[in-house]
Amino acid sequence: MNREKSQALYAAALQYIPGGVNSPVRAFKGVGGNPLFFKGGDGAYLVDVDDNRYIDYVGAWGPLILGHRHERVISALQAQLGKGIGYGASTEAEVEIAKKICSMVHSIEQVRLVTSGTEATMSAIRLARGYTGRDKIVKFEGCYHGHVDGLLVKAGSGALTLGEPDSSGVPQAYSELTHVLPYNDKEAVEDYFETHGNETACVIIEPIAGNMNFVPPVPDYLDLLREKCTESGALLIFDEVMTGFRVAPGGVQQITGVVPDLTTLGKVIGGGLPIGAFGGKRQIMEKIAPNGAVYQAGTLAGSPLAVAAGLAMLETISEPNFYKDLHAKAKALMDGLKERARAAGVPFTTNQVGGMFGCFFSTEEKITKFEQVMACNAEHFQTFFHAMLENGVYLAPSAYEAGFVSAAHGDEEIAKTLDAAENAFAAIN
Ligand code: KE4
Repeated sequence: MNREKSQALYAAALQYIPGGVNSPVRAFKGVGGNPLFFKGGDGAYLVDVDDNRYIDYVGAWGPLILGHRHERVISALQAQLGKGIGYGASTEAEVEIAKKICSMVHSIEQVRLVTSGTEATMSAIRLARGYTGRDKIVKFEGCYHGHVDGLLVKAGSGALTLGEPDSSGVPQAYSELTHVLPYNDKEAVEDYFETHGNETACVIIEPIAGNMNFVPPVPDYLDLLREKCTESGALLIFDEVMTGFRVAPGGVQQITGVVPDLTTLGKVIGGGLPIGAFGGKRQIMEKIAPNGAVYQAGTLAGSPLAVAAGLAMLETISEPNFYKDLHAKAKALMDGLKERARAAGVPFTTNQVGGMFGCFFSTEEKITKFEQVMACNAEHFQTFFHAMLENGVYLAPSAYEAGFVSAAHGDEEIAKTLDAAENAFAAIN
């Protein structure tokens, strides 16, 4: 494929933008080569500046569960643009989307909108500390919760991709307050709470980890966290920025029945525009300014454009069978990939829930641990990534990111993807 314009733009970007990108994971550092520059998208497809078309499984890292430029999202944005872009004051739509979120995520009685997932998790941590009067927090190795100082400790996503899970620039004093446990290790949870439970403000977890590729919780793991947090008075925070409205209308908490004290959200609720949110029990949320003493604010919070797009998206995904169809498409893709990998003699396995999935170049039957993710064959992944790209399929440019099927992906896209995969698996051998 011709990529001249992308290359030229990348060279120019390097002059003015650190690393030539506005977010590290876009830089292709995890797969080699230079980042692509895109100029448009429609449905399941992305088009780059050299007019190459790709079936898109990144979906802007999760928000585009309906695919690119869904008509209902576009018309909601156009209607709002006819009225105004932003007011720095409250609007009726903010009440509507808050009600909608509370009706879909039953653990949320009140919700505050912010403008990114990072802001959502940063605010939720501060709220947990303010509510409990405690300082220690717990996160899990390989989980990523945005670039919050105290959470950039053994982080996943771009931090892991770049081999910098512990970012420089984070004061020792911050990271000392963050205790990192291995994901899916029940014994480690028991041991931690035995000694530190009563000093702990909160546990924050991706209830399905989507930033060390895709690792679901083992049975009863989330229940154990719930039990230990309840016993010790620590708050349980589910970071559902990625899984919220993605794996089920009510997120992982709807699937597992494990109810967190606070939930952080983002991506899907903005329909592709900048947004985040945190919410939970009223008695906790009341501690947030202006009623409570935990300060949190934002110029563009509740942006009418992001809320309009988000409302259109939430209405659309609430329609009957939406998730059943999404799951079926993603399952067909996973089954087809495993079949072709087996035929090519390439060690390969997958994880999948709803429209979210992970692919691993590994001999393991089931991937449940960070160590297993790290033991996957990086070379095979890189060969596969570039072969798929050459065959018109755009996967996340990192072995530590989850993939997403949207409502716009149809049988034709799945079939085309599997044909591309046949060539890509062959390229590995
Ligand atoms: P943002 O601040 O990037 O909007 O959200 C941070 C965040 C919080 N929690 C979870 C579970 C997340 O997955 C994220 C962000 N996800 C990454 C992709 N894995 C964003 C992509 C990027 O960093 O460019």
